Amino acid sequence: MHSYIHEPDGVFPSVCSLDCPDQCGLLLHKKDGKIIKVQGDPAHPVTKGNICNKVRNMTARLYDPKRLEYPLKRVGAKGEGKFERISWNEAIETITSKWKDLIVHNGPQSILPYSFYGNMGNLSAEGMDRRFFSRLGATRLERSICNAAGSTGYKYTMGGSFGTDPEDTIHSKLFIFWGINAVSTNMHQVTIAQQARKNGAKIVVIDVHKNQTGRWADWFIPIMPGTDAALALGIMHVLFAENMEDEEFLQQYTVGAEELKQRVAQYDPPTVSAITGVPVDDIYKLARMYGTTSPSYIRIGNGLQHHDNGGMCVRTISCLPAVTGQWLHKGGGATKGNSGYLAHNARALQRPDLLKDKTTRIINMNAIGKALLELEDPIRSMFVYNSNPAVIAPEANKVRTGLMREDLFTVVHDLFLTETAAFADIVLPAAASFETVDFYASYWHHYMQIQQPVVEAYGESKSNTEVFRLLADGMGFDEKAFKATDEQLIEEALDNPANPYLEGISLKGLLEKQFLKASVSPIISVKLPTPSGKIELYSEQMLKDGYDPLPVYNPVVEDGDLPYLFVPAPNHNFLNSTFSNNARHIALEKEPRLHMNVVDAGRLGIEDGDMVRIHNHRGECVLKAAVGENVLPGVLVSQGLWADMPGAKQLVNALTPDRIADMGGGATFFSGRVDAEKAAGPEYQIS
Ligand SMILES: Nc1nc2c(c(=O)[nH]1)N[C@H]1C(S)=C(S)[C@@H](COP(=O)(O)OP(=O)(O)OC[C@H]3O[C@@H](n4cnc5c(=O)[nH]c(N)nc54)[C@H](O)[C@@H]3O)O[C@H]1N2
Ligand SMILES: Nc1nc2c(c(=O)[nH]1)N[C@H]1C(S)=C(S)[C@@H](COP(=O)(O)OP(=O)(O)OC[C@H]3O[C@@H](n4cnc5c(=O)[nH]c(N)nc54)[C@H](O)[C@@H]3O)O[C@H]1N2
Ligand code: SF4
Ligand SMILES: [Mo]
Repeated sequence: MHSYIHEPDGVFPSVCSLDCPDQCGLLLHKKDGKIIKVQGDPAHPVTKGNICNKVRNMTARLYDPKRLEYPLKRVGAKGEGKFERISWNEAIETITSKWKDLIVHNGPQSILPYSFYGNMGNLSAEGMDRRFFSRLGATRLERSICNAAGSTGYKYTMGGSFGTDPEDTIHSKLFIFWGINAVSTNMHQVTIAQQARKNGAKIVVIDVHKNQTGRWADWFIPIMPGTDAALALGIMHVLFAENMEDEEFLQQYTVGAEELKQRVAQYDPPTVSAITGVPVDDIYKLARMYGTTSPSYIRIGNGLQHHDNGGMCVRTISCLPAVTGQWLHKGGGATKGNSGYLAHNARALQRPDLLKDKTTRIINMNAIGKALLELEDPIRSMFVYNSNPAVIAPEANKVRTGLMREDLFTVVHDLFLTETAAFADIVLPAAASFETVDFYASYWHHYMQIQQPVVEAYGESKSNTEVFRLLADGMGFDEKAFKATDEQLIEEALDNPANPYLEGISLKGLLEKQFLKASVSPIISVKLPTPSGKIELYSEQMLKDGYDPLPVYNPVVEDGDLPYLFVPAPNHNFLNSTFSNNARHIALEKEPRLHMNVVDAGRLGIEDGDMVRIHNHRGECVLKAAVGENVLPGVLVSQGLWADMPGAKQLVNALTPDRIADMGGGATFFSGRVDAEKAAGPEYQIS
């Protein structure tokens, strides 16, 4: 395959590898063999040359003096972060001999991979690694930390991750950004909405925090965390009560409209207002606006589904466009995720058959702390890549106690010595996405993109696929599956007759064109992949799976009786914990703030700028108060997954629950309760 490595100067096409829906097309400017500038590719049909702050500053990350160059082995105590350089041979030999020993004495299930989408490339995130761990017979990881609850809920209604083509939303007249901080997390949807606004579209934001997205809205609706399903049911109540539903659409394209109508009868605006904190008049106003504006588009975020009831919440909201027949209007409908359109052949790429007939246990990544500490048949080795669990996983203190276990052999493959890597026995340097081959599919827009290596891998770093080929070799796995080149892996993955939308997308085409669009027709014109083939307002399948077959509001689980719900959301200049180790990004964010309502602050004697200690039985954290009206009383919001800094207690996940959400094994980051008090001593000052 072509590579740009040997061209020292020029401008080369690329794609952003970060876990962000926008998946921007990029141009990399190269001089003397180094990337000197990262720019948006103006030719990309959706992202059109605009990229975020974070990636404009990517060269600082690529050539950060802290970037890992060599494999390392631990020489200090666990967690102390003292390492010594070793060769790749020694690293692979150490890992594989340890694993061979574990397999003999404890079985392959004593080994656990832990990974997420630090690199969204399909080969990097779910390629050779999956082949390797299946062949090994390792414990499997349920990768459910991000959107699992919501996508499962959405699937019950719509059959899969199929929503509105964002390019069509330029025609929309009403945008509801619901539980999404789109200005920071989906900037190109904001750009499209902004253009539509010039043609008269209105922008509504429903959130627990009036952040940058709320401030941009025409109408911001604050809501109590975890109560969005009730609001959606209240809107449907008004739509039916005032005959704003689209009878014809409901007849032809849905099942269960009559049952839904009966269900929502109990969710009258006063009832819903008492649950959600949204005034009765606003519920009427929103329902009437939604019921009389077409096309209307709902962008369903991730925030509202990081709750105990997140699956049912998204399931409920996703019924709204059907009630008013929005799926028939170009630009109408909703998007939770759109990954269904670009689904590749996962079986061919990941080869689950390499597991043969062995059954292996599955561990939910959201309960990794518990898994490391409490399993009767313990995890004795963990291989971490594309993820930083010491910071991003809930119940962080449990996670870190687990990582401290002397008998846990931990390997971390990353670009940096992350907080997790500090606990490792062996650290492996990872190549950056611009240094590797991969193919990328957005979970929002409909374009597949290709990455060809633009620069040589930094130092001795290696890509994920290379590392797993080396490990397979070290383990003596001689199947052809481990000899496949990256190009072969892409070809195998793109050969997916089961997905008609992928027709015409090939490696050759991607190499020629850089981005190719899924052949999308309006989702409603095809038979939906639900059991009935229609939009399921009533779902027999849900009943079978033990859920209410109709949309319903279930309150979040009682998380003790502490007074505040704590919502530690992402921030603008980091991507999860990525960039939290970069001086420029830290300077842009300044410091972690705790948003609180003036009423709560008054009661606690806290003023804007004071340090506040928040705590519960899981842990504590000290953040600087931002006092105002941006959150409702009883709600505390922070932004950003901050890196460990000496003397600072800013690990928000020390407080978050590892309970599992109602659907998909999802996370419940935002359903935890805390208490708060003014922090005294200077030991809490963050410099
Ligand atoms: N800049 C930046 N971009 C990112 C990321 C990042 O860290 N930084 N992370 C990437 C990843 S992995 C993901 S999954 C996405 C996430 O991006 P989003 O989909 O925007 O999800 P969150 O940022 O988790 O939460 C969105 C909003 O939900 C609100 N919220 C919390 N609970 C509730 C609730 O009960 N109801 C309502 N209505 N709102 C609620 C929060 O206040 C927040 O403003 O962004 C991606 N893009
Ligand atoms: N409190 C709270 N916690 C959260 C969330 C929240 O909103 N609030 N959001 C949750 C969500 S939605 C998500 S998706 C998770 C994200 O959690 P993670 O996926 O762990 O995200 P990052 O912190 O970005 O860590 C990704 C790591 O992958 C590394 N990496 C990048 N590219 C490569 C590569 O090619 N190879 C290898 N080996 N490594 C690579 C990066 O350097 C980085 O250290 O966090 C979750 N945690
Ligand atoms: S992080 Fe998102 S917005 Fe920024 S360049 Fe990457 S895909 Fe684009
Ligand atoms: Mo995520």
